Amino acid sequence: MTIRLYFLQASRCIRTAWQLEELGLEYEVEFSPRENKVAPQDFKKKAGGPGKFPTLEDNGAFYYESGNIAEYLEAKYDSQNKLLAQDIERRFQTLRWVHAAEGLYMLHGIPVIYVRWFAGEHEDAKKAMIQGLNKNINANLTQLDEELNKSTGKFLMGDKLSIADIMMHFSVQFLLARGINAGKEWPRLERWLKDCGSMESYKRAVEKTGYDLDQSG
Ligand SMILES: N[C@@H](CCC(=O)N[C@@H](CS)C(=O)NCC(=O)O)C(=O)O
Repeated sequence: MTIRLYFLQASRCIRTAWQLEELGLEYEVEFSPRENKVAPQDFKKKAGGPGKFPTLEDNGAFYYESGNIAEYLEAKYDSQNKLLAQDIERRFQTLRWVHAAEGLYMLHGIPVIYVRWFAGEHEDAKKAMIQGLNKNINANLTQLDEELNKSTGKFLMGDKLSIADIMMHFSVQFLLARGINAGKEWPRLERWLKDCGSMESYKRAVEKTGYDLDQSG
């Protein structure tokens, strides 16, 4: 049985690598740098399906969408409920962040990148769109900051790392690294980013994959 992670540089794939490390699973990495900011065609073909990353291959079957992959790995391999509680309330409080990582935080962040890339010389339109998007991003980051302040430990769900941190970490790291921060500073968020980043499992994931958010092509 082989687990293979198709890893596109500077991408959400770090979430999956980090989770695999946390769960102590053996896995192979098929790595590709970006070309002109996107995934090379031959790499997309290799990973089959929609050509989006992360792609996880396990026992010959392919899995897509980082949140779906996170839930798959929990269901199949986290028999100790290390990263996702069994208790129904806590489980769905944690899964909230798995969904929000893509469905809220990246949903509002990615359009800022597209405006920068594609809005050309239309400076007034660009400014108006980014101002509009910033309102949502400001609200999202404020909410996360508040949740972290309410937490009884240094992570989102208390004193133990969970799949909520693993999914949300990339979203927030991406927003701040790309300057999508609504012009504000977020000291609590930044402390949480540092706490996550200093975990041995995260460092192993970075070392094994060569992940570098600055290498976005
Ligand atoms: N919602 C998807 C997003 C997947 C996605 O868009 N991945 C980007 C990298 S972060 C990608 O594959 N881009 C390559 C391309 O479109 O060429 C997930 O969470 O996995």
